[in-house]
Amino acid sequence: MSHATGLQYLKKGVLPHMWCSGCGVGVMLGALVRSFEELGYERKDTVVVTGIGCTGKTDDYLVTNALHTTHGRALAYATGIKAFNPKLHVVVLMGDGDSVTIGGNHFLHAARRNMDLTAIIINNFNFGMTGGQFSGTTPADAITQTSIYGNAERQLDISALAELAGANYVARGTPYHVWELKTNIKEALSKKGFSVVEIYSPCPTHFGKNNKMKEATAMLQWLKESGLPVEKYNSLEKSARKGFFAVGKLVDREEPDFNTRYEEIRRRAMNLKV
Ligand SMILES: Cc1ncc(C[n+]2csc(CCOP(=O)(O)OP(=O)(O)O)c2C)c(N)n1
Ligand code: SF4
Repeated sequence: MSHATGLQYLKKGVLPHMWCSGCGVGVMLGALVRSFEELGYERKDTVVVTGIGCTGKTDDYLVTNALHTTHGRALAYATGIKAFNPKLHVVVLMGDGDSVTIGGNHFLHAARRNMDLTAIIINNFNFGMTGGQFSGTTPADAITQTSIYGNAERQLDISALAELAGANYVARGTPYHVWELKTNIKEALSKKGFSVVEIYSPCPTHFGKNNKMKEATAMLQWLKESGLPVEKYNSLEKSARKGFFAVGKLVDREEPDFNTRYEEIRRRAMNLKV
């Protein structure tokens, strides 16, 4: 039995990649291109939109259509692309800084509109590329380059935010659970409406080093021990969930996406049959 490699979506001669050893971004890219292959995506129909940062460098490796945008604004560009040509598969790759810190406003409204986009978010709990400053998803009390005695702010839960704001599909994965991650990415790509795959991802160079997980293996060990399958996580009493997080599909609903709603309203305005 042969397995998808996804190589047809990668530029030739660009490997080895730029990410640090043990970083989760390359694992995400591998799962994404394998998902493209298994879903039979054509390069010409696929657009990958990136923000800025280590995660944002992913488009350098791809031969799909790609658009490298500005920090925090990737979803705004992707919205425009999808509104202009709804037939395209539009995938947005962002860090936690891009998606919910500087880009929080765009994230809320892309989810609320239920734009037919797939947002894949590398949540490494800090601004990786600029040296490990705290972001909106840094845990309270964690040490970063800008919170050397502990983070005074509370941590934003990206998946919970996506659910609350109206995303049709939400899943959480990690590079340790890579097989399940690919399954969730494929489900997200296949789903109509706004889909989010949040990936708890190691940044051993900054977040790990500052928080007693300097070795890449220590971060993977943490993901392995703390990430529970969603059914198991939900079966725990709320008080027993501390220190654990759910991995897998969290939300799957069927609200009409923005383009469908827009078309209904356009037809109504023109007195056409909806
Ligand atoms: C408007 C703007 N503000 C700040 C920056 C500087 N900057 C570049 S990358 C980055 C952090 C990226 O962090 P994140 O989105 O979490 O991605 P990661 O590098 O961790 O993958 C920042 C603050 C910028 N390029 N543009
Ligand atoms: S700095 Fe962190 S996020 Fe950036 S490549 Fe290195 S490990 Fe990955």
